[in-house]
Amino acid sequence: MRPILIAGNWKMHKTQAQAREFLREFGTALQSSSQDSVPLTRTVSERQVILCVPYTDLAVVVEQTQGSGIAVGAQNLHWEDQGAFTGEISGPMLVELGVRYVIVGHSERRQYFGESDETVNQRLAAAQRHGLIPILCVGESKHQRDQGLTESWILEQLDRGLAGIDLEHLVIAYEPIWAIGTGETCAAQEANRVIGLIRQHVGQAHLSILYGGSVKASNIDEIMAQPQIDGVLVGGASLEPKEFARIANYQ
Ligand code: G2H
Repeated sequence: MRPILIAGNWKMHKTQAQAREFLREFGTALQSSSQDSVPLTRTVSERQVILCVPYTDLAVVVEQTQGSGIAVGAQNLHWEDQGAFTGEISGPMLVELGVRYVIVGHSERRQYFGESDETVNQRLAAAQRHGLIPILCVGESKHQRDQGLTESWILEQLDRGLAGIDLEHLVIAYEPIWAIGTGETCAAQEANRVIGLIRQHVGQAHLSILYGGSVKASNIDEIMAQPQIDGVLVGGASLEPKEFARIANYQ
């Protein structure tokens, strides 16, 4: 049985004060949007809710979610443990804060910050070296999809990104770039097909593979009804507590 992961990716949103406000409302919303009004701890222990927040919010979110069952993730890490890398954050720094997950290779990092499959691979190794569970993001652009290159591109991202990586302690997220923040969702059946392909290629039957790209409360049921999809990575809709609670409590 593969674990179900409902991960929010706040991207560059929310100050500490806004994070506190979110958590207050999210706790209440989680309980009230759960059909049988189970307590917060039970609701989230049946499926793992993860909040991947900006570095500056990590300590606050870890502290405020203690005992709730919600796990905290970062959105990136450097591959070295320390050194002259201005502006970067390392694995030991995240571990010390109580972080458990870390997103690696999000398409926005690849697109705006020049991250390659090679640096993604180094970051994955660093995360695992320190006991963090990396969430590796892969996905094709609109152009690649139109050219019929979806499969070959994703398999190449996987081969390069996962070289030498422990497949036991890893989560993969399939995020078609053309469906990110655009409101255009990849059809659930198509996401299921690509995720099935990823699973087959990686060859790990029990690996959790998530879908990401314009996930909302209105489409979560259809997405989670797909047999290959083990959870979601949610951007915009994770910023609003009631909406994200509805996603976390999908039926
Ligand atoms: C994809 C996703 C979260 P959104 O980046 O990783 O963002 O849900 O806003 O499309």
